[in-house]
Amino acid sequence: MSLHSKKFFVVIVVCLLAVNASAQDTGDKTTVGPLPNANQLRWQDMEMYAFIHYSLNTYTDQEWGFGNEDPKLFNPSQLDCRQWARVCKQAGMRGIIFTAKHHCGFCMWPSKYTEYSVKNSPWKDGKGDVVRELADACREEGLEFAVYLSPWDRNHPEYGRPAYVEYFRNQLRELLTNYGDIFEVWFDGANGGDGWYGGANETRKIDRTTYYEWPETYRMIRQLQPKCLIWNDGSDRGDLRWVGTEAGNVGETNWSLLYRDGDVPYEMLHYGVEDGNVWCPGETNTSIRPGWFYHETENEHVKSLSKLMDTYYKSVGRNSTLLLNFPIAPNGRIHPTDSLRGIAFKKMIDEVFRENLASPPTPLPLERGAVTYIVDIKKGAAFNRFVAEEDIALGQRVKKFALEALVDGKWQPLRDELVENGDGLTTIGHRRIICFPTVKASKLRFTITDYKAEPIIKKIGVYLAPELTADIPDSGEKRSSGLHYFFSTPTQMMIDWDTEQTFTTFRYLPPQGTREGLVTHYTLWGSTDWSHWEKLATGEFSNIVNNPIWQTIKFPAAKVRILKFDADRLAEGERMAFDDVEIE
Ligand code: FUL
Repeated sequence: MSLHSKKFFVVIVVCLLAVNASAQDTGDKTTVGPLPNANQLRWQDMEMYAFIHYSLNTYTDQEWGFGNEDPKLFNPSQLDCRQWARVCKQAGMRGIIFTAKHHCGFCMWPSKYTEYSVKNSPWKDGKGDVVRELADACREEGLEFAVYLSPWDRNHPEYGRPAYVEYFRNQLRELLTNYGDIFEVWFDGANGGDGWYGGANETRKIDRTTYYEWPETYRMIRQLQPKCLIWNDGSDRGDLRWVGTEAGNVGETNWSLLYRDGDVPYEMLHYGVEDGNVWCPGETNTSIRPGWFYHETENEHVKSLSKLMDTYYKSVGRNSTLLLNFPIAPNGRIHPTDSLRGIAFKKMIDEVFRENLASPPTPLPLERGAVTYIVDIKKGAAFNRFVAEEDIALGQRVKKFALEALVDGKWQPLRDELVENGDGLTTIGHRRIICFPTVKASKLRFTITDYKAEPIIKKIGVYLAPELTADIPDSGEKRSSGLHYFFSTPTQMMIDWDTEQTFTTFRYLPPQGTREGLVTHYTLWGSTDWSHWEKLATGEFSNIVNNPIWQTIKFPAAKVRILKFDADRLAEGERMAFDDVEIE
């Protein structure tokens, strides 16, 4: 045996001893800590689900109603829960949590315990029930359904007194018994303050730890819906926790554990606690727009595709789920900009994780107890994303790891480029996604350097995310024609009329004075329902580069609601540009 191979032998033996010692820790609860229950495991696998904020606020342009807004304001012309469910599904959401009652107290279902609900609105002559329509639509689309019921109620005269707690519980019982399976109940943390309170118009303070008698309410939930998860902000520990911010990110170190008792300050919400004594994973909630409710002034501020991807990496990619809000517009539908952006988001996620470049893809299940994995990368492949998953049914075990790429025979360390300090390579949990600048290497080395107990890695993946140099262009209105247009990808423009129209002509005025974004080849599609698309025309704009004048596309008369204009080729650049469009 050469000196070199002796050294190697010693290293192997030391590694085996280390693995063997740690293997004895498997299943040792004192080391691993608490484990998730079946509901929490199922929930974590949902990964992304939608929030829907819709109430009287939608008609008063507010984020929080005072409690005295007139129910007559609720009269949407095209309320369509199926559209919400379809959009959410296409955006990759696995369920919907609906604001059945926000802080203003207005109920989106005809609760028998109050007059302040849809039953006193002109919508469907007071016979409608938004919760029912949405629950049905979710089931039709194969989505799970859940409710947000605000504990704070600025309308109710008894808020702050015991009678209100009974009222709140009665409402919850209605929601949990009349609408099928509910996967989660969301009890917002905003509690007490000024409000209308039946005309008292005053400030009411409550002790949020005792006032709602949560243990009693929890008992009722467990009895009525044993599979339902409880989200509660602070106070009695629910099954899930807030992550301390609505900006759409959780700490890169994200333990799914908390302490059973005591206050939960920001640090604990955001990072969890390593030695917690209760499994309480983080749910990252954020809105696709700045506000939770719809405001026309925010139509130009729908999150860009790169912002949504960043949110994904900082939530799903950090051992959390993503609860992404889609507000409903006053007409009763998700605004086209939001829906297209949501769908583009899902397409981009699929694109990033299309091909695992590990060669051959790491076998499943991976070796138990291994602490170092050398992953061969497909020949010549470049990559910039690393994914690892622990088998969290057996706990969250990994505390720290290292990543290195073998470039020109040398191991080079990789770090998480989404963190500011350190390398960011800490906890894993359900899924950890690490983003780093594109590297071309023949191998990747993943070493678990610190762990609570024998690491049990379920999956390893290596991917190449396309550069997002071309984000989706802004949407808006063309002043000359008054048309509302939206982009679903950098090269795909959508124009949506709310009703069907008959057209025969599409005209495109290219950008003047630049070749950047100028469309040379196109396909034009029409649809009446967002699902079925008819090709209306395809071709090239001859000589458009040298002579960028109005271009006219003629097609046989078509009855459509939505037109999709695809730039199949651009003269330069990656984002479609235009000075004007017209449709006749
Ligand atoms: C907050 C509420 O006050 C907002 O209105 C919104 O519902 C958000 C999800 O939670 O705390």
